Amino acid sequence: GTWYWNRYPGARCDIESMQYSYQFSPELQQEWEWTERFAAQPEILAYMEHVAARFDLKRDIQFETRVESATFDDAAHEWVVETDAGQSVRARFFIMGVGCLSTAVTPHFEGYDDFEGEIYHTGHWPADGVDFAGKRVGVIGTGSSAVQAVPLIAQEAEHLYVFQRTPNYVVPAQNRPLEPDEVAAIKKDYDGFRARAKTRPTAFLFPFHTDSALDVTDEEREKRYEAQWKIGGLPFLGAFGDILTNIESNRTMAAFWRRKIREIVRDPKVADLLTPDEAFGCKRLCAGTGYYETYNRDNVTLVDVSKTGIERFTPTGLRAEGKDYALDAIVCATGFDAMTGSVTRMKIVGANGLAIQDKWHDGPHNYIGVAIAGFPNMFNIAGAGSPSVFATMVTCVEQHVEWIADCMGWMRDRGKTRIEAREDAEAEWVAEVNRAASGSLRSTCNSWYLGSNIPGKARVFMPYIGGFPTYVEKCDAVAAAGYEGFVTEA
Ligand code: N01
Repeated sequence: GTWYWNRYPGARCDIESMQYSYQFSPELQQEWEWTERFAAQPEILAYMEHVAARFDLKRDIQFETRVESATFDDAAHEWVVETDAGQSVRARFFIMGVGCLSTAVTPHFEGYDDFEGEIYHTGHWPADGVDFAGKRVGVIGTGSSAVQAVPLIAQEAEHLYVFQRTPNYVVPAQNRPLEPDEVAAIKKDYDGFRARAKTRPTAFLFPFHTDSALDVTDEEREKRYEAQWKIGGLPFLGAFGDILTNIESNRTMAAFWRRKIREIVRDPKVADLLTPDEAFGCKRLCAGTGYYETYNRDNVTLVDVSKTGIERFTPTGLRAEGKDYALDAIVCATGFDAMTGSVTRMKIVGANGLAIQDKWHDGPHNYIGVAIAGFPNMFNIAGAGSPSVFATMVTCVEQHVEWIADCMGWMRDRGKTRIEAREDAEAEWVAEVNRAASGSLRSTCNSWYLGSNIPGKARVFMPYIGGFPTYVEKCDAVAAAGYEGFVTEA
């Protein structure tokens, strides 16, 4: 879904291609040839199409279908799933693979319908693309999507206005074509490479250091940061072992950033506006190519909307911070109702008539991410309560799929037809998710990890930040103990 909908200019993965790919089939990983260090959206979509064709998956997929509701029939131990096409399907198990960042949100803008130009959302980009040539374009937002789109829209548009409420740290992606030698070296022992990756908290490999940023001299620290800048990408967080746990160490990184932005961006006022206040890496890091440089262009204006914000859309553009901007097109790069939005937009009713919206009213309660007390025979893939967005998503998805498939096999072999997480096991897991979050600087600012971008959403740190290996150990122990923490019935 991600790579089908997010077709905005510059859409690209920021996990290396050789790692952002399936590992369940040795043949698949040997035969597919990635062209770049970080694959662009069309290449990843082509890969997904290849996987679907190679394993003949499309015969089991019904496209153009929206699930409206799912209700558990406790007498039959079955789910009844209803779609927008009027279908009603009965199934023993109901598995959600609806994604963490798949419900695109456009905030309520006064006068939205009055605007006479074009409006786009990065997460719902037209498949045929958009021609911005000769147009005055406004981009709202400066998260990962905007950071990738802005440099390319700037090259095309007559004038680009970027409306920024909060600046983000943008690490240089340092993307490049993959060299045949490096690909061959990985493919020679792909299994070993994958196994090493799974020992890392993020489930992908990158150069990292374990020492503290405070235990080295200023010169050594600067040298390390410069080296990381050249490597590029999210591994910036591996420059020292305590960037995400010690605020003093983190400040050294933020100071380096301030200097870098000032070096790149010619106008010091713009450079200041682009410099974040919060801890480095608190919000999801953005990886970009030529992002800061774009603000040196004559046809690009950064508009600070941090005070009174975007007041309204008008027929000819928008009004922000007391000033009118004439625009032909507006791009909302305003993000997603993350981690829970795609689940709670369905009418899911579990045992005893419990609705998911009520169950998750004050946060996404779950047991080891995959299951929810009160919702028997239902599994959630790589969502809240699991490493998901903190580890490479493809590996997380495979781990969940294998765990769930094993669980269903275990039940079938024993004639079991109902499995439900226990309330106490769920409460313990929620406590562990919170404990892990409290040790990280990532929980110290407003971000979609906490649901802060959605008005009225419970402020709860949703993903599990305890690391992929710790998490897998827990899942495996639960299974090995005969699905400890679950109640099963025949
Ligand atoms: O969304 P975001 P995204 N007025 O929520 C602003 C993944 N991803 O689509 O910060 C003005 O990060 C909002 O401002 P503020 C990745 O995990 C990965 O960019 O709330 N502005 C923010 O700047 C990422 O984190 C890749 O003050 C408003 C922006 O909109 C996640 O998806 C690429 C506003 C939303 O940023 C989401 O990224 C793309 C308003 N009323 C995405 N409302 C890669 O792999 C919101 N904003 C590289």
